[in-house]
Amino acid sequence: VEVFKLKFKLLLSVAIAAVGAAMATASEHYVPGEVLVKFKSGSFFHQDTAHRRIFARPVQEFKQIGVQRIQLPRHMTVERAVEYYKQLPNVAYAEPNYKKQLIFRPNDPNYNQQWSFVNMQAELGWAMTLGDPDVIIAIIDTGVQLNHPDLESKLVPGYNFSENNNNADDYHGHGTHCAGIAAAATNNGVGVAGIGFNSRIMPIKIFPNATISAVTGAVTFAADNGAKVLSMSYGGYFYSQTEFDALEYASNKGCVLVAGAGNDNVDERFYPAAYNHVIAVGSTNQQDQKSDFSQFGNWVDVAAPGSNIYSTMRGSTYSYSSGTSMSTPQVAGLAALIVAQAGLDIEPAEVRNIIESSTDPVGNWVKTGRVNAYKALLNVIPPIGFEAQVEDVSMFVGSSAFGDATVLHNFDQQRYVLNSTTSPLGQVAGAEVLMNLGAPNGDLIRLNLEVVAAGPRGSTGMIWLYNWNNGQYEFYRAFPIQEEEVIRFFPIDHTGPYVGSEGHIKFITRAHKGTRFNPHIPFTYYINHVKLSGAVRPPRN
Ligand SMILES: [Ca+2]
Ligand SMILES: [Ca+2]
Repeated sequence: VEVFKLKFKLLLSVAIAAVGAAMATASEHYVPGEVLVKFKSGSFFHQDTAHRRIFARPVQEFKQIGVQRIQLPRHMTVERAVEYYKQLPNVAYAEPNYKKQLIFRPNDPNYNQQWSFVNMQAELGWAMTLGDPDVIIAIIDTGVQLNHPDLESKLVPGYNFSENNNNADDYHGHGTHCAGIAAAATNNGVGVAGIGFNSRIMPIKIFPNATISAVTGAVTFAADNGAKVLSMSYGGYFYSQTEFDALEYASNKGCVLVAGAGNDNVDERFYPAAYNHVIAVGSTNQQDQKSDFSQFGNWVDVAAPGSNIYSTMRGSTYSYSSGTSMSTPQVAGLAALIVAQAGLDIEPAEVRNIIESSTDPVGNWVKTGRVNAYKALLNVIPPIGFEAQVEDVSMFVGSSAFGDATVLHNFDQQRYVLNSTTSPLGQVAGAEVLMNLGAPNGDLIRLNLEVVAAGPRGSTGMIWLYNWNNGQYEFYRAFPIQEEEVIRFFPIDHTGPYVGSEGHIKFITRAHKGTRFNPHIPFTYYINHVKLSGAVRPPRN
């Protein structure tokens, strides 16, 4: 998933808020990339045309009730597709393919030995998200048993920084136990469940030779190879500037950092937990009391279950273990669920804030309290969707043009009509279009331009985006023009230079027919509809 960012400090427009409300709540609840459509009885030809216009295709049909399941093109949202099909005269209804879900109790046979899920209200949390395989938790530890039946399917390639090779297999058992707590294969009918559910694991071995240089290699490797959460169930009493710098590097790359506070039952800072960009995790028992062994003090940020925790063990088995080592991957798994719910671009500080502000009180030995998955996920603010319409349109190249901005607001019978002119390249016609995001306050995380146009067979369409930094148009995408009007999607990467300080986006859409055709025969380029949509992550207050 590409991530685009830009700070906006403009006012929230009414239209944006309305669209946002619908988009913000739904995406977890239906299958992305498909919709269900019922056509009124009529010719198959019209159904086929309806699909072709947006490059969609039916993949299943329920003939008894006349409903088709439609696969959408890559950049079309479900909301947009529902809106598109609904406005067609021969469509009776269109709706998302909603998912049914139970309040989730996984079927792992040893699940009822895992008391931590009760205390953390994991089942209510999983009803909101089961996590995302794209969210990867690095378990920096003794390695992970790579062929453990309850872990094997969850692993991405890791590394061994203890012996400096590719074999991150576990020699000890500690890392295998931590990996299972964070994200054992869950609801697979085998062994235990992991709080991070569908999240995946990157096994990184640093023991037995866990020096600062090994740790630095591990942390930078995890950050560079797509881990979003780093789970560090190890530590020491010495502050290292190298270790601090490595963790700061990972944090700046977007990694959430979680570490155990130590098992010596003292108020003494333990590193890496005590570095300021790391979430320091103390341990609680089943009665929500401080575990006897747990470190304490106001530098311990949160607590999580760590006494008698049942999880995967080396030798393809399972066992109980205790320690802040066990508390750490609980928080790492929860962080991964939060990332799944919020989107991979969420800032580590934001994830931390959500975790720390949603705990249950367990006494003043810890700065906040024991983590609660349900309350944390309730705290996640999903991105808010928005749409923008054309503000202005004018002829950029051509012989004549008819229409104004309003004709581009809807996919309907009204079109902006451009007649081509002769150029050294052949015949060309192009319009300059100005759009205003009227953007809300927050970080822009997605932007998608949508153009519905038609022109002569054999002509090439082009999109040129205006770069507000250097004041020049830059070629963005070419696309084949068709005689039939179709919806084209242009996801805009690196939005920074293409969004002006007032929230404006300017682009040229043009059609061009080369000299291999008769260069003196003009054509007409029809633009029916132009829209910009995207999502913004609102700031928290
Ligand atoms: Ca399992
Ligand atoms: Ca129109």
